[in-house]
Amino acid sequence: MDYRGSDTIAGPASADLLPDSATMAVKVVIVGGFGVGKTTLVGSVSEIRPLTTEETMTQAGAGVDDLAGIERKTSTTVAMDFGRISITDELVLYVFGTPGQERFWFLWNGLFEGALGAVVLVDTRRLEVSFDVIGRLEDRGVPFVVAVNTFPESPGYPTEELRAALDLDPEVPIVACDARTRESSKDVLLTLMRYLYGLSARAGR
Ligand SMILES: Nc1nc2c(ncn2[C@@H]2O[C@H](COP(=O)(O)OP(=O)(O)O)[C@@H](O)[C@H]2O)c(=O)[nH]1
Ligand SMILES: [Mg+2]
Repeated sequence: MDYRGSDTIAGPASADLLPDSATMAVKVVIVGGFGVGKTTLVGSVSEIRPLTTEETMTQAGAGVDDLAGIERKTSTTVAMDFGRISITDELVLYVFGTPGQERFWFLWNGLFEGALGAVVLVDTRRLEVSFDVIGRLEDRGVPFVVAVNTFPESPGYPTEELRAALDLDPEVPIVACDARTRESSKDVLLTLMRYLYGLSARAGR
């Protein structure tokens, strides 16, 4: 056999390579409670094979993670999801997903470093996880939008009711999404980008 050493090691697929035209990379974080669809969203939107670290739920989660309504879920993300999406030829988003439960907060310090903004993914069956997440983002001064992932059994609330329940500032965008759909997930990220753009335009005035 003609063994040619490292020449035979496959490089990244060409789709994984960043186009030469990309001049701006922005880091955003998807955060939310257990089972709200973070891994699904990063997976549906990413143009590279998403990196996901999952581990079968351990005793550490027993009694801590509220499983109401999501009994079928048997694994939970312990570290993070990672994906990439090109918004335009020049602008690339690096998308990180991370759990919102308190026992994962140690991950937040590194993950939020350099992040321009965040998406809080919400399941209306379990809004209480989002309270902590939103409070922490506000403490850190990280701008965020709220995306409501639509599960069939989740109660639907009018946007303003949700805004009141989550105690959100009037300008914080709230959008509905289906994290399984690329277009919908991309819309969420575009909403965040537009919001960040608006904030920076206002700050620059
Ligand atoms: N019906 C519906 N199911 C979803 C949606 N997003 C995620 N799921 C399902 O909900 C479960 C939890 O999603 P996952 O992405 O693992 O949640 P994570 O813990 O936030 O990463 C999975 O079984 C998904 O297939 C959605 O928009 N609609
Ligand atoms: Mg996950």
